[in-house]
Amino acid sequence: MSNNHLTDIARRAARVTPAPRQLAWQQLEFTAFAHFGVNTFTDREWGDGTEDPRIFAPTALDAGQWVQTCRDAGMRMLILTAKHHDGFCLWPSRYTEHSVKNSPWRNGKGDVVREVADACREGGLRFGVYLSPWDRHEPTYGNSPAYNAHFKNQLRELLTEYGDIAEVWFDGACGEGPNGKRQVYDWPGYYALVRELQPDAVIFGCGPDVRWCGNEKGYASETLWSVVGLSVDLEHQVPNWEEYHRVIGSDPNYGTPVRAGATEDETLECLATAKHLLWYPAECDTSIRPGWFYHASQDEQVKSLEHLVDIYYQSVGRNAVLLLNVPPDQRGLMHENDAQRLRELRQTLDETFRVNLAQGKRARASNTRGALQEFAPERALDGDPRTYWTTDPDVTQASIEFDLGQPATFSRMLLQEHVAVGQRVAEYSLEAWDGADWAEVVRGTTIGYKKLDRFPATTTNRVRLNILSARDCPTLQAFGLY
Ligand code: FUL
Repeated sequence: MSNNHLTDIARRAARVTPAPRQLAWQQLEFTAFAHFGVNTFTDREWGDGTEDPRIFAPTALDAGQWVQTCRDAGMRMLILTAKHHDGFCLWPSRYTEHSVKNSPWRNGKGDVVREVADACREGGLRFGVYLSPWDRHEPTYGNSPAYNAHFKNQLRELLTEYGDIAEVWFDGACGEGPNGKRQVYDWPGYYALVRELQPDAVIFGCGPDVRWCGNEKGYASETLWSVVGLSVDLEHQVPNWEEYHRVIGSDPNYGTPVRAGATEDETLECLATAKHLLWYPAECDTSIRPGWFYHASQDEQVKSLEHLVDIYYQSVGRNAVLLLNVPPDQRGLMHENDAQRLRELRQTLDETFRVNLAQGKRARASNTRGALQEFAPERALDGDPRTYWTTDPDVTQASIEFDLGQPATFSRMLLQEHVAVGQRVAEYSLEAWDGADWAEVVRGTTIGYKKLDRFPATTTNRVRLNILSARDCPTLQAFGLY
């Protein structure tokens, strides 16, 4: 393909912007998942739907403790498994007997969804729901129209009776019902209901707002564009889980099948064949333990601090949102070992990012939009997410020199584009002045909402950030050295 074509598609992709709900979601950065239900009591990962509701008997459930644990970790949202594949509902749904209302917990008068939603609201966390379409208990499952109506009734309960919902998490798993037929999910109908009742909620997974990062290890790919190309028509977007995997989820670059490690030109060539360009940011879900549900046998297998720090850098630090699962135990509490590890993680991140050595320093850019103060490079140092540096239109390569005054030692860099106007930077490098010359410290590909780089400790009084290539004029909302 000619260069003009690539420039054209690059420009188009760079101008796709997030919906307000997607931007608000991205700004949460670090979020929590709580897998809780009958599996917590049967010590399984997947229930088959035959579980007796009476086994659901947490002895000391305290949603406030969950929220405190998440807050201490710096997480900003909690997503609860309101119903997992076993079909057991953590709220007293009117549409099934398979729920907390037939459990001994709170004498059958309890509602875990309500307690967690309320605790989140009180504690300043956003609240989200996981509702598994695959339901191994519900007799109508497999009778597609009947089950779709049932599922929408349950979804409506959750979206109307528990206040603001920030994210609706749809797992795409799908099986056969008792009639031997495979359920056909009414995805467009589910999405329409979410839009109608909770227009600010993002829909994850088999949904239009947030895509899966492609693994359950918590790692996003190094090059991560929030704009993808869809090779199917939007009306038919994600018609079923297989299609979703084929189109979106089977490759770490997503969208039109771009192979992992593809060059920017190869990626653009793929985008050029797409039917639609779409802002479709990535979420990394993983568990703090080997399983999604709590198992006492895994109490000593909580991920190490080093592992969690790594996950953080490779998810939040790679333009994705991290959704870390912390499964409540049979008491109905997040376990001490998990809580302790999360505090360690927060402490490490706080220590690392406490002082931005570039904050308030002088900066000089090779190009600034209209030479205006409004777009000066210092805007990347003012700590204000509404302001940013940018270049004149058509300038896609530029550099900013930061004068640190005194020699300073750092080993981490933070970069943020102003993604409200689109994602643009395709490659960048950081150089340090060694007294005689510039020496490269680190080089990276995409930035997006947030990029964190780690490198050996470097001491200098001057650094230079080079935007080596961009899909359109680059923006920089934040720059930090730590
Ligand atoms: C998967 C489910 O099958 C797992 O049990 C878990 O809920 C995970 C987050 O999604 O598809």
